[in-house]
Amino acid sequence: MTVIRLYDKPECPFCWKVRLACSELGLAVEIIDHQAPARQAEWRGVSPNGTVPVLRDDRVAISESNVILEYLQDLTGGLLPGAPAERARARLLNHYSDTRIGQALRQVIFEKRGKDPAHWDQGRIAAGVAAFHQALPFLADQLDGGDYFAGRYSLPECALTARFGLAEGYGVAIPEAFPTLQAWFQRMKERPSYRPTRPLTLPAVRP
Ligand SMILES: N[C@@H](CCC(=O)N[C@@H](CS)C(=O)NCC(=O)O)C(=O)O
Repeated sequence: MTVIRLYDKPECPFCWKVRLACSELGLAVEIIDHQAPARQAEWRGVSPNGTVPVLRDDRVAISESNVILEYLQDLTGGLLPGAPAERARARLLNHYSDTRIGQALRQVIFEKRGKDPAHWDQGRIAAGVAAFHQALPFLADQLDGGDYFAGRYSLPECALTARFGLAEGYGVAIPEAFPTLQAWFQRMKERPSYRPTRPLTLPAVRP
């Protein structure tokens, strides 16, 4: 396997889900801080939209996290289930994580990140938490008490582990009304992929 480089930002949820996927697939990855002055020009050269993550190997440079995940799936076969209906469910939940869950949590994280708590807009935070809670029944239905969202570890595990991990880091817990989601997240945190990929800058993780 060729060397894989990932232009990355630790707290970016799209980056974290790619880091999780690489770890779960056993791929060695060189993580590059896209803001490091010595690497910025090279990152800009492979990121047409000016975003992270960007994965680069000796064949291709890919911006857009979901295209990266599809590429890793094509290389390894390890990120999607086999049956078409389960593959569709995995992709749908990955999209739900990027959109509905992401939009809810963004309100909380952007309000809290780097700000003195005295200056937090509590209304914005409450709206984000409420939107997060409203997005959970669909996930609980989809999990349906199973070990994984689509029959085996796949895209939604990468995507939602990163989102729930960020939520936890910024003080947003999964409510007790969703015990199967709580148990699922606990299992994800106990996997070997979690600790090495989590952002050390998260408020709840900082030493
Ligand atoms: N649709 C893109 C979204 C990526 C994205 O929004 N990345 C943010 C960080 S979370 C970014 O690169 N922002 C510019 C920056 O941080 O310099 C993907 O899935 O890769």
